[in-house]
Amino acid sequence: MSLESLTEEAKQAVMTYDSKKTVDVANRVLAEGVDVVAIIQNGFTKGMTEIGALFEAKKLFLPHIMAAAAAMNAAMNILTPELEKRGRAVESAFGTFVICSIEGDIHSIGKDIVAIMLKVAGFNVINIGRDVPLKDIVKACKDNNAKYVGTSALMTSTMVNQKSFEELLKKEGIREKLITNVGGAPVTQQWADEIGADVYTENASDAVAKMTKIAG
Ligand code: HCB
Repeated sequence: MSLESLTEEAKQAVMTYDSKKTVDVANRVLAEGVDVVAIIQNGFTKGMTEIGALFEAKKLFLPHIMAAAAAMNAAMNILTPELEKRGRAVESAFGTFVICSIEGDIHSIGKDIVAIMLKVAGFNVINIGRDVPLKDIVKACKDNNAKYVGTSALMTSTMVNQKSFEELLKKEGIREKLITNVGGAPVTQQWADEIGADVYTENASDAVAKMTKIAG
């Protein structure tokens, strides 16, 4: 089966909330050795993005989003171990990258994709979860002697915590030791500039491209 048709199947499976189908597609992706990253970005993620747009247009409701997210996660549970294997094959060349969804924000799908892709690219990624209090992010950076820290915000109400985080890093005297990366659907380059974050990344590939360039 071609990459193109598997990508379309992946997208449709998320959009029809069909966990059995997402699992089936994920298993076939591994069995057929097609590009896992392309399927995640152009298939499963595209499906999730379209569900989000339909929700915004009030054509779908929260249970639909939850069902689509569950279908996507079912596929990611199959694909993540394979990606992690690749991550292990690449010696952690670039130092430690702490990543999380910021305080107040429970959205985690996108952040988890970025985490796994950065790991595959050669960072020692420490994914500390979602809705992580700012002081705990600071602690994780200090405890792990991190060089990079990425925060994900999917809501306008939680984006502001990325600004507070920048301020807290300064207060704690560790801002200069870290490269800060911000992401999430409402986050933009303009927002990154406004709050003084070092790097804005639009998606997982962008994160890998920009962060490896900085690290290398
Ligand atoms: Co949620 N939700 N949701 N949601 N949700 C959004 C984000 C809205 C935009 C939908 C809407 O109203 N139009 C909206 C936020 C509105 C706003 O503030 N502007 C919203 C809301 C309001 C809420 C609740 C408050 C709903 C409620 O309870 N009434 C609640 C949140 C509670 C809370 O956080 N305290 C809620 C809950 C949920 C779930 C649980 C049902 C589910 C999340 C499941 C999970 O993550 N485990 C969910 C989902 C799935 C969405 C949408 C539909 C999709 C998000 C998603 O997973 N996208 C989203 C609509 C949308 O975003 N358009 C909707 C796919 C991933 C792959 O993309 O953008 O997350 P991504 O990540 C990209 C990119 O941003 C970047 O790379 C990733 C990979 O390409 N990136 C980073 C992300 N993080 C990065 C970090 C880095 O360091 C670097 C790059």
